[in-house]
Amino acid sequence: ERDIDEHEVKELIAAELTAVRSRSLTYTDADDDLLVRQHSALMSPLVWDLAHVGNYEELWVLREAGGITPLRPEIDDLYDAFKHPRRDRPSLPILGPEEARRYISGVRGRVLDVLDEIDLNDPDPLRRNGFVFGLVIQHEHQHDETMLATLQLSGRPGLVIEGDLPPGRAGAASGAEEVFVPGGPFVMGTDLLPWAYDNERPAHRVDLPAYWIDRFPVSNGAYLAFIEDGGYDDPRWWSAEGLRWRHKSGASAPLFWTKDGGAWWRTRFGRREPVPADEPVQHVCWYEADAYARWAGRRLPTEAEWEKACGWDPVADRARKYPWGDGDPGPGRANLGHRAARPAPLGAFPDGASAYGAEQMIGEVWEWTSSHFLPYPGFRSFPYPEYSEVFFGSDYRVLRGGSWAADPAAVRTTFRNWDYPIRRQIFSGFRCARSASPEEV
Ligand code: AVJ
Ligand code: FE
Repeated sequence: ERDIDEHEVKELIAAELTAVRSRSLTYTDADDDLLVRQHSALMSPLVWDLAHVGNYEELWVLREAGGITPLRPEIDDLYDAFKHPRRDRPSLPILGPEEARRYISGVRGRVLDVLDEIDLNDPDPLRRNGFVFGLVIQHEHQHDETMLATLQLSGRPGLVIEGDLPPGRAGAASGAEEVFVPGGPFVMGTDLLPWAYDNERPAHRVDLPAYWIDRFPVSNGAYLAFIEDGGYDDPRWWSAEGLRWRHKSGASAPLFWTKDGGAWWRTRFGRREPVPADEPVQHVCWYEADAYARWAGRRLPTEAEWEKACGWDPVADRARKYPWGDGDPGPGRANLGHRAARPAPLGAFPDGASAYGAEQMIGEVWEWTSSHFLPYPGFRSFPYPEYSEVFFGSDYRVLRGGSWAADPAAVRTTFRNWDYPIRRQIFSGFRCARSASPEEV
């Protein structure tokens, strides 16, 4: 392994730390009442997330990597996500908004001192290549996305940023375009990316039969056709569990959609607007994605199919960090980082296409796959079992790709997200796939 340029990497880490903190502070720049209130039993009060990211930083950077004496050991228990479920968090004696801001900024000051002194070529895996900084940066971005979902649930206006998304391409939203992925092996996961999580490791060969996968995520327009065709009421399209969810929830459209005067509307950060037909559908749960796919004569892709279509380069015979290659996303390749508060229209990023021609795999919406969240062969938990290992099993489904609200620091071909199949307050959508028939291979 080549030793890295310490100075350059430290500058990059410092810039990422500043960027993610400014994001967290923007999302929590609100009245105390909004920050301490619980907007949904599914979510923490925003002020919990805020202090939790600081406590996580204290735990990992200051105590574990830096060997620094605990600053506030008495609050560890309050911010341990495993000790208190989200619905109980408002009744805990957690720090108030002002105190939380003071606490996380105190931690951050010492984190920068540790960064100054740390040897990034140290063989200790927490320090090497600044892994522990990657850990806290990605952690905070993931909580920022969670906070954004909380803010969307709260109905608070003001977060709609009308960014300059490129226009879509005519016809892209029809749902008719698929790309072909020939059968054969590819390398799934990574041994190389220094900030990859334990669940993305190790790299391993997976041999897949040929399949087709949608060029684009499923659009609102295509999803509307499923609704208008009576898809929610037709048991043929639903799994047994999906049907149970459907009856219990009473859902008949994606979350935040309403029908009024014959037209469909969505509420986006407190603002009602017509559902745009040419954007990827979002706020659907796994059961809805699964039912739509059956209605469309398709199925959800497995996680391996999703990853091969996204990142495998069959000519170079290697995996790319992103669909287009290893270069940074940039504004012309993907809709990431909350640049606008919505998914871009389909066809907006032809330059972000994968080697097989699939588009908008990175950014837009987290895409449900048919796969349960399971360890790769040879998995080793690092640095702690509560990041990934305790979630392995059949309770969760994997989502891939990253949404418009995900930050580039926490998005790549190999990145794995997971959630319960009933969840739809997250920025989730999907695309469909189908196995190639013998004549097509
Ligand atoms: C990977 C998004 C499912 O939010 O529960 C945050 C990320 N882990 N704090 C989550 C995470 C610990 C995790 N997800
Ligand atoms: Fe966390």
